[in-house]
Amino acid sequence: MDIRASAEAGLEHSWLPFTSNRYFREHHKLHVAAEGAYYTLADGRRLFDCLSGLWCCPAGHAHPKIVEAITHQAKTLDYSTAFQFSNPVTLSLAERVADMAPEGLSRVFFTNSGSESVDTAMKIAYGYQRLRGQGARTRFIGRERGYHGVGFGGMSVGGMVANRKMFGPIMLPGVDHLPHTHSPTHNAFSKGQPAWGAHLADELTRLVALHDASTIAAVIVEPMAGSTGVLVPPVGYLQKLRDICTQHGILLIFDEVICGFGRVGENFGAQRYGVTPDLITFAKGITNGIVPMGGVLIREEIYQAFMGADAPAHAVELLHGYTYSGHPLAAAAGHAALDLLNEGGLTQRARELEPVFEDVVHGLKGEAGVIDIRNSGLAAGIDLEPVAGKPGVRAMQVWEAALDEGLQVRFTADTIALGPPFISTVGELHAMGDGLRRAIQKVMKA
Ligand code: PXG
Ligand code: PLP
Repeated sequence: MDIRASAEAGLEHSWLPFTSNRYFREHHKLHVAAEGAYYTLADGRRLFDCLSGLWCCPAGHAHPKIVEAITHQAKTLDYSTAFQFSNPVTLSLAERVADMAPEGLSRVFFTNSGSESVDTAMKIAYGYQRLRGQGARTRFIGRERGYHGVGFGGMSVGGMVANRKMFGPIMLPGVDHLPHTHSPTHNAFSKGQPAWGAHLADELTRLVALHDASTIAAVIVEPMAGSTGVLVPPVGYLQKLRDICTQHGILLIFDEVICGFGRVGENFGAQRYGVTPDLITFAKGITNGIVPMGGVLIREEIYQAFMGADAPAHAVELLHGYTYSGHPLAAAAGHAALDLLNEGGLTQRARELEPVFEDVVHGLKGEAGVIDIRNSGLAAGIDLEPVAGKPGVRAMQVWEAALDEGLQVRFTADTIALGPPFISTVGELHAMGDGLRRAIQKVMKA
């Protein structure tokens, strides 16, 4: 059977995630290969990978060093039971990740995805509050337009309305949300961190007054919100959240599934924006996307609270974990990916490419239909004027037109998201901007 015929048959049995399945049936997009910054489609077209996979392949695809690492690992120790056993590859990766983290976040709990990381962090946060005699702190505070994955915890603190509306009645009780920080009137077309908006963190003081601090376990935010179109934190905003949390005994969780591992030009958003949370969730870039892996970075005191609990030394301190937590293949990929990001200088390169990328994306300002552009590190969101009465259609049209320009971009609502691989050349970034401009012009003329 040829590729298309076998895909056709498989489609009859597939339910694709976060996909318009009915549209897909009529408009197949089949990746058959990927190398460096490019995908190959079944019809032979090559596409520049403008979002590094789904924000997860900063070193590009099929990097020989990572391929070699997982090949070797598969032959040496393919799977290691994660419960009551561990292995050197996974343990040493924990040490490396902790070394890259802000001071004080010294413990790593491995998972397999961002969603699992978020639910894990929420369970740890609540467990910690309970262990320190604050078991009434059952509430979590998320933020509008936040994305924290699709587990029940992450969905409940998430703030993307479309993801929530079918499941409203079965979400975690007691959750509240901060307002998001995007304002077309005050911070449209900001380059990097907007100057306006720090005061929005004061809403947390209002929620604390409303619910009482003694009922709140943790606040969870993405330092830079990625999935809803790259909302960059206003100057001073995250520090205010930090201060209010500290003042009221509330844990601060940064969900760095997108920000982590160089996307914002530092190891973590915490370092880029200069604010240290109590827990950090990560995934994606840790393995360059080649094998699924996620994890939570945890402050030492939180870990010690579990170890110091009143239970015998043979007791399991946290009844939580996944069959594939810290999978050796993922850990081997993680070491190779961190070699590239750190010693290989790719995170540094992301930082160096940032001004070029910023010029490229903000160069689209003034095009008909472009109503806002935001950026930080190698991430950008470009808002398009919606088609009246048909939200999401404009961005979908641009996405299709960009494919014709040899560009694989991502769209969410009417925002185009860009997050190119750190291996991109200056020429490729310019070509991406030019191609996207033509795609937008074509759609707006039609
Ligand atoms: N938290 C954050 C901040 C994320 O960005 C998750 C949690 C969930 O991770 P998993 O591995 O369970 O998918 C994410 C994932 C997009 C896009 O279009 C973003 C994500 C996933 C898919 C698409 O921006 N982020
Ligand atoms: N469901 C069943 C029946 C299981 O046995 C397990 C794990 O053993 C799970 C779910 C959880 O799977 P995972 O550990 O991969 O998250």
